[in-house]
Amino acid sequence: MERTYIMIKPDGVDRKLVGEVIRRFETRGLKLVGLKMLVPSREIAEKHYEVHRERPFFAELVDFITSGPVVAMAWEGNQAITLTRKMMGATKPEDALPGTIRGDYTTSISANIVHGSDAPETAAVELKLWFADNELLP
Ligand code: IDP
Ligand code: MG
Repeated sequence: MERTYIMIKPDGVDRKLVGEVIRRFETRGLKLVGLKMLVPSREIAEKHYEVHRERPFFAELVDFITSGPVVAMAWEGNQAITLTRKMMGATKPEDALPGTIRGDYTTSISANIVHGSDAPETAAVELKLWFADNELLP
């Protein structure tokens, strides 16, 4: 069993896609083990996107993710990281296939509905960053 950090970004909340994103992961068979809604602080946003600090779009990225409420989630299941990444779709809009969340709901590289951890190490760091231990199911 694997756990991963998934976040519905402010554009996903604004577009009322919260239920749709959750439905997709639930019907796939993954288990929701943590859930909360918050407006991220700049501090948590900068830590979350630390690996992108030197990229030209870093400031825009932090501005965007702090611009409104997000839905922070922990999902559990067999191969949860790989499965959720595939269901999210690629970062580049032209590579996000139909049938994926990004491929079905966005054409933007920045306002792309959803974040998902990309490896076991990042999943562990991100779950720790966004959730206290007692906010996750045991
Ligand atoms: P990912 O979300 O598919 O893992 P990353 O490369 O980790 O993609 O980038 C993190 C986030 O930064 C993306 O989801 C997107 O919101 C934003 N981003 C990535 N590349 C660009 C870009 O070239 N311009 C603007 N925003 C970008
Ligand atoms: Mg990423």
